Amino acid sequence: MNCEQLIRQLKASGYGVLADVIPSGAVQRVRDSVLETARQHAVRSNFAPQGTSQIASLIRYDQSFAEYLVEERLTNIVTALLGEHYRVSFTTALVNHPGNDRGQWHADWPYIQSLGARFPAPYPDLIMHLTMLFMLSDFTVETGATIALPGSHRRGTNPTAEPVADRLDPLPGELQITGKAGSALLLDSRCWHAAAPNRSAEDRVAVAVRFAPWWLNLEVLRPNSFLRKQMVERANKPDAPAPTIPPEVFAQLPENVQPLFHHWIDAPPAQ
Ligand SMILES: O=C(O)CCC(=O)C(=O)O
Repeated sequence: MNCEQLIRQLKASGYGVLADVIPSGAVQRVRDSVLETARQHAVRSNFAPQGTSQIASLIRYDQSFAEYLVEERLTNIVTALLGEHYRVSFTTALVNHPGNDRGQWHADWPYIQSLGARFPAPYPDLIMHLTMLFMLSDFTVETGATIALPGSHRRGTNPTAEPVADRLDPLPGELQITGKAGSALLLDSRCWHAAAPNRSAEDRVAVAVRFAPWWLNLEVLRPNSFLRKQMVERANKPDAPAPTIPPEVFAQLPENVQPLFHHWIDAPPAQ
């Protein structure tokens, strides 16, 4: 699929797969690095299904995937969808171990209706945030390729507005988004999706990177920001961990990757 076809599919269906973003000769190295980082830093997230491990703010610990964030076709697609000067909002490692549970249906931040910081439904029919998964394992039905509901990105709301118990059942029209290791799965973050059970004998490994246009306010994700205190902490609403990055780690990123992360350099706490 070329870039134009992928953009058309993403606009119509809410998702698309770009093959070979990480060259086949490099996938194993990145996968090994992410698995090693997961062994040291993975935590259980309240949002994640049983049998999975996540590392929030992965870029703090592991930069092995960074250079592929500026792959030419990926850059062209994200620029076409979000405009120039887009930024990374989150980096998260996802390790789905053999036998993991199916996940809850959801859309991603900022559309998660149970969080303090959210775009309240009904939200407009506009692409405002992208979710990208670097596949570091083959995504097949057996390994637990991400489940998605095509077209759901245009509904203006999503299952996170409903009780958790109602978010686990299969939905008519759902499918699994398959692809070879090294591919990038792109989702309009409004698209309803869920983790699938991994029925293989190996971990299914991915790195989720989310992209925001320059104009989307990410300050609420920053530890100690006024907005975070106001919207998340005082409201006592759970939220994703904040993704800041130490200056010495930032300095090691490739020069053409740094603009994607400049806003996340650790800052002194606000007074
Ligand atoms: O692991 C998967 O396939 C899905 C991950 C997911 O739902 C997410 O990161 O929002």
